[in-house]
Amino acid sequence: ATARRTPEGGLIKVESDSTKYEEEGIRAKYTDRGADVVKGADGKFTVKKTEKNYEFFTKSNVGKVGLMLVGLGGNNGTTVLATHLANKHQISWRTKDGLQQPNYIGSVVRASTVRLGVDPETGKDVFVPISDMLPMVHPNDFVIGGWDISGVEMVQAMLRAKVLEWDLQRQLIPHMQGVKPLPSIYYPDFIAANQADRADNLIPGDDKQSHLEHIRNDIRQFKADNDLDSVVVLWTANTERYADIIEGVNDTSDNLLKSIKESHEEVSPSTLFAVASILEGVPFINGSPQNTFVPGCIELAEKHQTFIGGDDFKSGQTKVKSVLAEFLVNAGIKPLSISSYNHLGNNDGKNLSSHRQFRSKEISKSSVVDDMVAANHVLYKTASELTAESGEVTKKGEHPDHIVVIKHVPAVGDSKRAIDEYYSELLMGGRNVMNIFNECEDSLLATPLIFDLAILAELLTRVQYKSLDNGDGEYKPLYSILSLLSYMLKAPLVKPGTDVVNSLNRQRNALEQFLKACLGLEHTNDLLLDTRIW
Ligand code: NAI
Ligand code: DG6
Repeated sequence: ATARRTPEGGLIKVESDSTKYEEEGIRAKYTDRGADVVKGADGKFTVKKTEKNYEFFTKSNVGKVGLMLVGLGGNNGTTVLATHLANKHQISWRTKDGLQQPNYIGSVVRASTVRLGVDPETGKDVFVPISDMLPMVHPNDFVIGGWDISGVEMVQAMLRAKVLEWDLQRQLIPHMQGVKPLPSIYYPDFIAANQADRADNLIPGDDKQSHLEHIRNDIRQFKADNDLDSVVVLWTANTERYADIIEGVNDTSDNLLKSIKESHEEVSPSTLFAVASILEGVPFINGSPQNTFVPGCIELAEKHQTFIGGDDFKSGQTKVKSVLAEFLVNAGIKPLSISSYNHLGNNDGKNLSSHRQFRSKEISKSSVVDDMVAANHVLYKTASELTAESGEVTKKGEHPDHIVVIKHVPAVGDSKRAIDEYYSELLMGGRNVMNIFNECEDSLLATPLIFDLAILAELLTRVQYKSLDNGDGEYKPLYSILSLLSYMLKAPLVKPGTDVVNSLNRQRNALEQFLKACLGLEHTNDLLLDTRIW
């Protein structure tokens, strides 16, 4: 069954002069309201209201969408395929608690709602699932494929992952039988040495240009074989070490393409996959923390006006941190230190037990509270305030201490344990310690994020906009870096020169607001004025 929705057949119909439903899609006018704030020499702020007017056009035909995973044979990859098949074929299974039905719990798109407005008769809020806001691909309708350096067939890979209940795995076997990941690229220096024994499904040779062409051909072939309208490529393979950014090597798109031709050692497998996707005009999402998107890769995506998003799925500990740290700081409480410990026993944990791969993860897990701290200079003094206070030049503002520890404990398998201590300053020098212990199957958190990332990335390729203020009248695609995917990502990649937003609430608001803007709707705010006046 297809859940494809045409604008006419969709759940929501906006009745307004600014929203038009056409044969090809939805055309909607939207006014982006903001404020310009200038701080004068006297320390006072002057605020000027701003308005920018846009028109969005969202193509309504979703078509047939392919999802190609790099790392298909891993814990996330096998769980994505298994979840898709279980839902598509409505496979239920027995657990000690009874009969379990398949679902997409944990997917913001499929399992969460937005407040659309108020029912005028009852005065009650009306909520709709995000998936009903605009025409989006249903995860049951994806055609799933991909690559892995491990040639183990998907049935064996699912058994190896030990994520899902046996009674489900047993029923999935006939649906997965014979499916094997495509051979992939393996440059041993980029992932942990302890992964070498998995690498038995490799594209031959060590010429990076021919590897690039091979991957491009795989994407084209997958599209043709499955009669697809579009494809999304997503990296859920091992965490790589950071690539060095070297002038003349990966700093510009031309240099990066030249370095691939010359098989330069600093071009990583993930960057090659990103470049292949960009050149094929398909979105590429990086679910791991390494710097796949070296400057040359970002420039290449901009040149080709194709879409990229990253980095690193934000599944559990970091998601909670981005909520809790914001709560504390917005409550006027001052976190002094955040100490995060993880242990897990799956192959991801094994790879991360190697220092350079751990370092990539440490970086992405560490940046998550920076913007909340920077937003509150009442609690955290800025560098210039510290300089003025001490008389010594201080380059960094105040910041809580923040440590991240990850250990590999094979016995616990995919069931990751995350322990966090928040140590904060209270009124009059008081102290508060909060501890969180979080335990769950890592891949069951990451899998719905993978669906969300692919669904939203595909949707965003169908949205175009034009400014109504400068009169050029030309529709354009969105900017190449899909920062609207930030909710699902630990270290969001954003347009160079713009601020990263880590606050989970702000990230979700941005997404919700954008989907509403495509329908010509204002964001429903929490002013609820009717409830506060006579
Ligand atoms: P995994 O180790 O089970 O799976 C990774 C797969 O990638 C393996 O099958 C491996 O053989 C394959 N692989 C390695 N290099 C490859 C290459 N060049 N081309 C194709 N395949 C390659 O790991 P898991 O648990 O599935 O996680 C995948 C990635 O997602 C990791 O980088 C992890 O850090 C990241 N991640 C996972 C989260 C989670 O909650 N599970 C959350 C955040 C990020
Ligand atoms: C240990 O931290 C393994 C990692 O791959 C994490 O499980 C993953 O990055 C998820 O992290 P978080 O902080 O979003 O739960």
